Amino acid sequence: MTLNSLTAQEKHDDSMNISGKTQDTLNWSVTDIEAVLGAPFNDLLFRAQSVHRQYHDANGVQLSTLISVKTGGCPEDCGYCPQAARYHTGVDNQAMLSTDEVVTAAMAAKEKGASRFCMGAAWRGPKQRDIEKMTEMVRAVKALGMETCATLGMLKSGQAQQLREAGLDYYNHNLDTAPEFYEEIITTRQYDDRLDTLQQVRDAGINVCCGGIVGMGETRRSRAGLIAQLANLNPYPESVPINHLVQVRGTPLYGIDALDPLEFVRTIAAARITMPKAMVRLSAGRQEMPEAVQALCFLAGANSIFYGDKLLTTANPEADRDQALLSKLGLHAL
Ligand code: SAM
Ligand code: DTB
Ligand code: SF4
Repeated sequence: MTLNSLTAQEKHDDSMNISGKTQDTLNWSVTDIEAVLGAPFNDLLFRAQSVHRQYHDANGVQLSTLISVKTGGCPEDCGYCPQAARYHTGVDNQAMLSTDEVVTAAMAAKEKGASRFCMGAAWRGPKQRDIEKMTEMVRAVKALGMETCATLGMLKSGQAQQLREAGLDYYNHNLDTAPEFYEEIITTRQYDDRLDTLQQVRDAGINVCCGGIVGMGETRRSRAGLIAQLANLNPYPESVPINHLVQVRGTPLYGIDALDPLEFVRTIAAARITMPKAMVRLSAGRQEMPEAVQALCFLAGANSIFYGDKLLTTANPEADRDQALLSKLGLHAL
């Protein structure tokens, strides 16, 4: 069904979205979402913005600051990642930071206006002693009055619960791409491993932050496949980071053909339409992204960004530059 063919129907039923589903309907088909992604651009953005306004502050943007608490030397083979030990990317390995170092960085992020602090580690998954250090960090950051998030890889039974008890608000664990494209990008773990960890996070009562990466040479159908996987999680994630691949020299994906920026905007819009209540984060890739494209992403329903001059190992716009962009667009921090 195309966007245009639904216009009359939408007038009758405000709760219908562009594929004829009610906002909270599960089981989006990949074909439905491919149709959403391929709709006329103006129709797509209008619909995404309409959904956005129905559920969110139209001009609010949530700010999350990242820190890498353990950098490089990762045993996994994710084809996009500068921290995989097997690729020679020039990233310096860094052992785990101390809780004091993390708290100092969190205080600085809070001072600059971030509401959430996200701690990332280059692990396949944490060992028990890592969880003990992480719970200490989570407690300390939470005590500053910030929301806490961690992304530590696959979790074993009981680990999510320990993080929750320490005050972890969100766990980030991305599906990254569609199931059929996954093994082109990562071979050291399976899609189902990711789904298992997401279930453990959900069962522990932690909010789920789960999204993916576009611009890895995938087809539009694979982008639809990723969005379908996310939207069909029951319930769908509270937070959906849409990353644009940051091409890092030394990784297998370095040098791949760049994605058309408007295709990135379309992916944001599809995430907004299919997951109306989620916070959709315009994530990695903003350093290379023109402001006008970022503005289109906000129009398409993105309402969160990574804020601060570094992601995990790569550059992100300086806080001052982002403040200037928000101010130029009349957006305010949530
Ligand atoms: N090691 C843990 C894991 O993979 O789950 C947590 C950290 S990992 C770096 C977090 C996420 O960062 C990945 O799932 C991926 O989506 C994203 N990411 C990593 N490298 C990226 C890149 N070059 N461009 C865009 N996103 C990237
Ligand atoms: C997410 O979806 N993107 C962030 C965060 N979650 C952990 C990471 C982006 C990493 C970009 C490459 C780097 O800086 O190493
Ligand atoms: Fe390791 Fe995570 Fe990078 Fe994959 S994305 S190589 S698991 S740090």
